[in-house]
Amino acid sequence: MTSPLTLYHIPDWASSIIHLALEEIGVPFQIRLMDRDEGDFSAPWFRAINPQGLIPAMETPDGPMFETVAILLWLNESFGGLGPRQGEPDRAAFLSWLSFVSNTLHPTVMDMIHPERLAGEAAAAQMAAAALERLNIQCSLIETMLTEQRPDWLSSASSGALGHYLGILFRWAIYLPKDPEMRFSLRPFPALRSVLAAHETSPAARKVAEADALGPTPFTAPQG
Ligand SMILES: N[C@@H](CCC(=O)N[C@@H](CS)C(=O)NCC(=O)O)C(=O)O
Repeated sequence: MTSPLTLYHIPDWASSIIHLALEEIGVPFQIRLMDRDEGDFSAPWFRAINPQGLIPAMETPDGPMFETVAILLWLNESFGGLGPRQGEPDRAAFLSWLSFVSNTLHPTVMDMIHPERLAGEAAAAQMAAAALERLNIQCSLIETMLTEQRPDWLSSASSGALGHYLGILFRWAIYLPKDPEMRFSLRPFPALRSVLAAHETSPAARKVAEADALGPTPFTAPQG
């Protein structure tokens, strides 16, 4: 039977974050693979789903959705399993840190891996270096939060929405920069690293790693 949930997807793009969340929740869904070369991203049928022409996008019984954080929150409200919901303890912190990852850390990683898009080719190296510095500062905030607050919603037992989101962002920041000096490292962030090391061995992560060809250690030691 067809599921009402269809994820528009390319493996190892941001839609892998939603792929991880869907597997973690265990809800039925189908994937529609996008083909950039065929013009899927600018096609009118896809712009009707996401006017920006970006993935992830997802068909839901409530209508089409776009933006990673919106889809994660909708999935959590609808099915649970990704973090505290309305009325549950520690929801304020969960929402704050999830928004921080979406609004601040995600754009930083994009500046790091595609610096030429904003800065142009001439200033790309400078832009990437500044983004890496910002990423390290942002990760130190998460590391401090993890060690001081030990949240259930981002732990070795349950990585939740933030674990899926951070796992894919760090994966890109570790393996995509061509210059080894410009690669992100989890070494200075042992609490964060141990959450992601546990996450990448979970059944949901193993299933997505297999389907999306993310390799044996997709978050802590990704290979391109
Ligand atoms: N803020 C958006 C960003 C999504 C985004 O940047 N998606 C990229 C893939 S990682 C994309 O679809 N790019 C289309 C393209 O490069 O043509 C979100 O979180 O959903």
